[in-house]
Amino acid sequence: MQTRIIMLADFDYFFAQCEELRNPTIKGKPVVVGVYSGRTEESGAVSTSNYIARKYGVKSGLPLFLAKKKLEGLDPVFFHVDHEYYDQISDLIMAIFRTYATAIEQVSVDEAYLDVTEQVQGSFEKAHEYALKIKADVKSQVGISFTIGVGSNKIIAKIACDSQKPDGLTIVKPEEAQSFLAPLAVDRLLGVGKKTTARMEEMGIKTIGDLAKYDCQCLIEIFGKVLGIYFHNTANAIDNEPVQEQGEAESISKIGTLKADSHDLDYIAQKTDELTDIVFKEVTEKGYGFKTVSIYVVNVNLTSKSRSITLEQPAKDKETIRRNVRLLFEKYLAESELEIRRVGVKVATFSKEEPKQKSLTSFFSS
Ligand code: TTP
Ligand code: CA
Repeated sequence: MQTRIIMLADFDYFFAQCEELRNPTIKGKPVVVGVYSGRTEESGAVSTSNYIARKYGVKSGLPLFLAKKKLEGLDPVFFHVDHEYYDQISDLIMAIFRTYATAIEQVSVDEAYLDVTEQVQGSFEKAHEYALKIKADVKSQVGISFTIGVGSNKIIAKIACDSQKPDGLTIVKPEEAQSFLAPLAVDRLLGVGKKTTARMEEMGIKTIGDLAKYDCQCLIEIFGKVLGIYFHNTANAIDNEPVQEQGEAESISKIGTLKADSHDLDYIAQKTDELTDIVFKEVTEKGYGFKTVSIYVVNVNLTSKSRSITLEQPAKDKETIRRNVRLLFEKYLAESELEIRRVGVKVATFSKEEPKQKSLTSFFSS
């Protein structure tokens, strides 16, 4: 297979940057975007903040009253989240990305992979110029800055992107990939949370390099087949996942609140099985197959996350949804210590006649 050139673009402090864009006078001040829970006027959590606010320890998930305290006297500006506006800005940028890549895969409102192998003729030198061009174009057309990571697969692009933010550009050539990953802490890999990190430390694994050298069979025995193989491959910079356009799908989702906040897979699965039944009924009524299965999580501190799996073949059966939802939760719970309050199940169905995939926000409202 020809060496691929994959970029991950991740918009800088996205919701807060959108607010700066439409309120230019606030630039230079600490900016906080919050999710207000509605219990009292002040209650809620920080969704995101600009880098000025972050210097004072104001980060995603922090209760808003603490954010106010930390920023006292610094003339901070607070906003309520406005998903509709952020989606619009995101759509504009994604449309520009499409003109620069053979395929793009939007992973969230502010992240997308671009396969630019053809456009740069497989050259990492050209990829550098190309990335700068895309950044400049988006900055002049939309006014938003973002960070790009470049590598020969999605995993390297992602870690490269995370290594230098904001407004960063990090390129990791294939021959540098192993040595780039090796010294990093294992928790930089998606799916390695606090518990897994602690478990790996007991096994003498601290860095991605340690994990890469660890016997794959032992990893399988300890973490199960799926996670064991995943850990082995990613640590060795192996990832053949394609950059997959998600544009022609329509999504069906259902979200619900747990009776009690929980971090227990079996307890959560009871609820997600109920949601799966409802989603599956709708899928069957429409008669489509589905290609992606996603979960949505609202933690007790009101932060939210979603995770997806793309299936190799479109599926039509309920068991595939259940199994993948469970797998996604298993990975998510290993990553996050927080108890969960609300959960969602989503499948993206296959239908060329249907309008393009609904935005992330539609996921929240079902
Ligand atoms: P991120 O890309 O994680 O963060 P960011 O864009 O704010 O900052 P960075 O410069 O580090 O990339 O998340 C994208 C958006 O998702 C973010 O602007 C707000 C929202 N978000 C939440 O609502 N809750 C969260 O816990 C996080 C991490 C993000
Ligand atoms: Ca971001």
